[in-house]
Amino acid sequence: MPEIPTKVTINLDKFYCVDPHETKGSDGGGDDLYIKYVVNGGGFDQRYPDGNSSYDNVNVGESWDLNYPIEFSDSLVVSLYDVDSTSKNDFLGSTTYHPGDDLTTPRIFTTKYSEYKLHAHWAG
Ligand SMILES: [Ca+2]
Ligand SMILES: [Ca+2]
Repeated sequence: MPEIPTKVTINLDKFYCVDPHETKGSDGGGDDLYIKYVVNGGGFDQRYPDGNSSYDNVNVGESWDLNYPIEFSDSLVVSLYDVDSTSKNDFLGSTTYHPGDDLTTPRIFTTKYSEYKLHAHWAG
């Protein structure tokens, strides 16, 4: 018999900024963050915060405390972006979660210029 998928809820706690993608600029640097995520391999991205908003100006040693729960049953892909007003938004990395994953260590998101750590825990 096929396994009946069980729904799980992950709580995305925070992105800790080890190294921002933007280290200088008119606003003093720091990234303007949002995530896109795909639940169970579905064909479309969801965005948080939604619309065109972002969590602004995260710099070295600072965190985006998003505290955002997401329910899924098979897989969850989370991608991090930095908003840029004068060029294409920067992709800062992604990770994939599956039910039962060990979440004791944060997931690392890196590019050539940046590093973030995503802390999360299983809710419920
Ligand atoms: Ca940028
Ligand atoms: Ca930016």
